Amino acid sequence: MSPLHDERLAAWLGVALGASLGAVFLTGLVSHFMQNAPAWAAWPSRPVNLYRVTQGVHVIGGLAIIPLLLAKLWTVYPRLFRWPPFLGAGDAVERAVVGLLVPAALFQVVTGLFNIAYWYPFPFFFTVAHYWTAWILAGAVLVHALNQRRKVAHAMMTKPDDAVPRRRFLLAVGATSGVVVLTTVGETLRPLARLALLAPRLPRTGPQELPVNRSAYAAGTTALANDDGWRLRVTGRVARPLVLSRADLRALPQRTERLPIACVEGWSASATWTGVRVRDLLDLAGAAPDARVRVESLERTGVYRRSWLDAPHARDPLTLLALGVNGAPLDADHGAPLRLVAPNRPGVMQTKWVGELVVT
Ligand SMILES: Nc1nc2c(c(=O)[nH]1)N[C@H]1C(S)=C(S)[C@@H](COP(=O)(O)O)O[C@H]1N2
Ligand SMILES: [Mo]
Repeated sequence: MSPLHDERLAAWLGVALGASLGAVFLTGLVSHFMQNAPAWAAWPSRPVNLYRVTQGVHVIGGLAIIPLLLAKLWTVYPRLFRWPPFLGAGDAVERAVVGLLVPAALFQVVTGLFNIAYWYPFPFFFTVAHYWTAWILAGAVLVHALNQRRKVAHAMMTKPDDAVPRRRFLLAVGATSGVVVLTTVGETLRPLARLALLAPRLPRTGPQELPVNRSAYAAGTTALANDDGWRLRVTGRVARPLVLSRADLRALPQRTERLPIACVEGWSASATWTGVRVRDLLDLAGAAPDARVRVESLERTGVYRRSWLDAPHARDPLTLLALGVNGAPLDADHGAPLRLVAPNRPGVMQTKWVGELVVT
């Protein structure tokens, strides 16, 4: 039998896995709550780059877990097929928990990978399945860790007779995770972009040096960029509904801010946006200071055709409806004639091709 099917190795890998799964679980929860904020808790709009960091940890951390997970499975797999399958009731529970944990962890890794590769071969909606499986996995990991805590402490304390093969194996696993991080983190850390061989998106590709997830062609909004009939409407619970043309928007105070697009898929890129503060428009329309705003795109279909601005984001002076980026008018693919860009916010909520703000 290989010296790698060993309790000490399983313990060390288990601790590393537990810690990294914890980090990925918490950052995943952050992303979930940013996108599905409960009525009683709006997410803050600062620090500007917070979501960029949490989602980078989530996606790149998730990728770095893969070598750990495979190594752990390799170390313990003879035990998975042990006979008899369990000894006594407590052991049966532990085996059931492991039976849940292993497929749940593999499911999270595989669906996450498919998602960042923009490949949706599964019959369910990615975010819903990934979110609920995360809770199952977190519960199973917690119970497993509690069940194993004595064994792990003992295994980590005892000195093995020959530690060399195990130490080499751990080093190789750690190095593999390190290589995964180094070859992907450039999708969000621009100085490392040249190393990002495994990253699905790079920060400087696409029109106006900014990546595109959904193009104007795919969204059916190409014609809007040159449509003189386009207007921005501000409607809902306002004292003065507004209908504004491009010229009307340009006549309002213009702001230029450097803000990132931080996609849920882990890539992010900063750009210099120019446009009108959402706050100024809300004041002009006479909206309440604590108003929530629904941002409606002119895209007809698509899951991300609308988003919500909670009060912190709606009132933040950095939250813009941008007409231009990096010194030029917006490209159709970046949401021309008008797109939302706000600090500390998932990319899916930076709505492009905006036609209406509905104040609620
Ligand atoms: N209307 C609309 N807006 C949208 C999307 C969309 O599909 N439809 N995609 C979002 C996603 S997932 C991201 S990451 C950002 C990307 O902005 P960019 O294409 O300008 O980089 O736009 C967001 N805005
Ligand atoms: Mo995105």
